[in-house]
Amino acid sequence: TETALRVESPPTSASAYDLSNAPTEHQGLLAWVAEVAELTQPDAIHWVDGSDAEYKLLTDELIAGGTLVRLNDEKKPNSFWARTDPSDVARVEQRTFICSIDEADAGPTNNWMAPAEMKALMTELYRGSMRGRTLYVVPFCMGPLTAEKPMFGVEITDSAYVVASMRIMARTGSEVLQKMGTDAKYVPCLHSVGAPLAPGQKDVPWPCNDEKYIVQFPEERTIWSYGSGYGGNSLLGKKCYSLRIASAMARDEGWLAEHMLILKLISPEKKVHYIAAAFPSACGKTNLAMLDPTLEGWEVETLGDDIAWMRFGEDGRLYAVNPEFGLFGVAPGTGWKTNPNAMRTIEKGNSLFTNVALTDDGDVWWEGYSQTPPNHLTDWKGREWTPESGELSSHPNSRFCTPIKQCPIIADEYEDPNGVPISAIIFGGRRATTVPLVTQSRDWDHGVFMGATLSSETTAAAVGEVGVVRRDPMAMLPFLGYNAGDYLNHWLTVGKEHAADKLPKIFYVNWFRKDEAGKFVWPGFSENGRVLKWIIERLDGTADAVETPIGLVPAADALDVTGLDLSLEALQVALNVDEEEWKAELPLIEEWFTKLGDKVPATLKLELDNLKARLG
Ligand code: GTP
Ligand code: SPV
Ligand code: MN
Repeated sequence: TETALRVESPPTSASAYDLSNAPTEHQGLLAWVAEVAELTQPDAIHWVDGSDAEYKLLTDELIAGGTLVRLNDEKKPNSFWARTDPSDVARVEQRTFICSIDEADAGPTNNWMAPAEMKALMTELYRGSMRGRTLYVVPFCMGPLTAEKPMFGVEITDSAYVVASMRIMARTGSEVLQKMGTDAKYVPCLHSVGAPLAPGQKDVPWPCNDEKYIVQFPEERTIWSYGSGYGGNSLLGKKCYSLRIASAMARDEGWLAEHMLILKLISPEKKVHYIAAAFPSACGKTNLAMLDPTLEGWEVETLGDDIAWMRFGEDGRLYAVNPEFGLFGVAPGTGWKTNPNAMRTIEKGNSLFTNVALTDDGDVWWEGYSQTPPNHLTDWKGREWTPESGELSSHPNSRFCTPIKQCPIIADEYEDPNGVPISAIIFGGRRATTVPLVTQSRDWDHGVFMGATLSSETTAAAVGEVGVVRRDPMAMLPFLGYNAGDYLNHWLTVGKEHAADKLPKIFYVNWFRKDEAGKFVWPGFSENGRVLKWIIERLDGTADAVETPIGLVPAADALDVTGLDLSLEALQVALNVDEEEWKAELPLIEEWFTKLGDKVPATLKLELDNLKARLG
């Protein structure tokens, strides 16, 4: 419609932004938008309505500016190829801050600065930072709008790419703004790429700033982000709100905001179980969430691939909701063999692809998309690429951004604001050694210990060295909105306050163990359904396990390997608990607890002592 865009005239004086045509009477929101406009000095203000017409206008603009290329409609309808500045390709953990009032509340794992100091510093960065650009106001809601208390946010951004991505990743636009009424609470999320334009200055395809700040003010439930246009740095409903801010809310209100996929598993007898799983970034959540099991009769349906908000129901069970509306999935490695359901999802179009390669016929390609690469591509840096180039065509953290409802196996319960009752929680990481394919915890506290000591090799999802083993509690290290020790204590408290028989059972998996030749010993992907089967059978009491010092592992023959093309030797390597390897792990866990400081719960120290004792 014609009224889709509400563009105001550029200001003639410092307070010249006219919001009288704004599509809301929410005075708090109007005041905030006015204040930000005066600070950042945009040329125009645009209230995002989320319509198709608006999306067309935005993407046309992005195409004209060189940020997007429209893909071939026959290959990927209504879809676009984006390339970032080569310096702006992943989350920036070193530049991410939890600005709690008290430094101790940010804890030993987060960067911290006093809120007033950070605000003073960033206010100067924001001053005039939107000159020559449009300020977009994106009303959004994390989780269903039909929730008893919808979780609103409003992102102000000067990036049309962010607006287009937010439309896929969250429920956005007029409907949300309507529902906010005149006084709904919301999380204000301020974002600027930090690249103002002088009059007449030509824009670059991917504006950003070398100086980056990704900042959460947990007490104020406020987010300020500056300098980056990419992923978790700029789509502020995702990591910043749904994990960092929401984890602080969850601590205060007795629930859990976690970096977890949610899946529905249906057995051949049509028994349903819901499972949540936390793996660090680029360690397999999207793939497990959309699993296409090889095992006869087993089916998976998807509820979420990255974030779970979990609250206890009146029946004492833990219910999970996916706050997101889209998938922001790692592209490399995604193919018809590994993740056919993701391929079916993106085939339907309506997607943004960032930092992948472009084929000559206007489709996308990345390593793992198909077995044989095309003879010619345009790579993620915009250069000619051939299989002889000897370089990756796509950045290792390149992503597809696509509506979750397009997933062919989306579960009906996805839109249920009450969520689904979780039977099992799985933790996991990427470890070439030591950690077996699957372990069951003895009880809740032991499971929390497993999560607290989760370890994984770093990946390209964050800027920095790749392949370094680090501790990543519940896969939340980069996403904790408060003190990690308090967080672990919160998990223990949740266990204490609820009936043990209603709590999910906790497991730990590792798909990434390698043999001496450096090859993954476990085939992974669709075959991971075999591990899910064992987990469900453990809940039902029908599968055998053996005690080891680290927990319960499948007894010989307990893991269903029917039809699996894997040598017994490889299977044994995958399942092996090597006590020497685990003894070598102990000082690393101790070092980690030392780093966490005096807030490490005594219960977890006791778990460590018990592990030591069992290892002899
Ligand atoms: P984020 O979106 O960053 O949070 O990542 P994620 O946890 O959703 O990881 P994702 O499922 O996208 O997988 C990351 C990478 O690991 C991809 O390249 C996958 O192909 C690969 N991967 C996923 N599952 C498996 C598995 O079972 N075995 C092996 N070897 N690789 C896997
Ligand atoms: C992750 O890094 O865990 C992601 C991608 O899911 S981002 O949204 O960029 O954080
Ligand atoms: Mn993630």
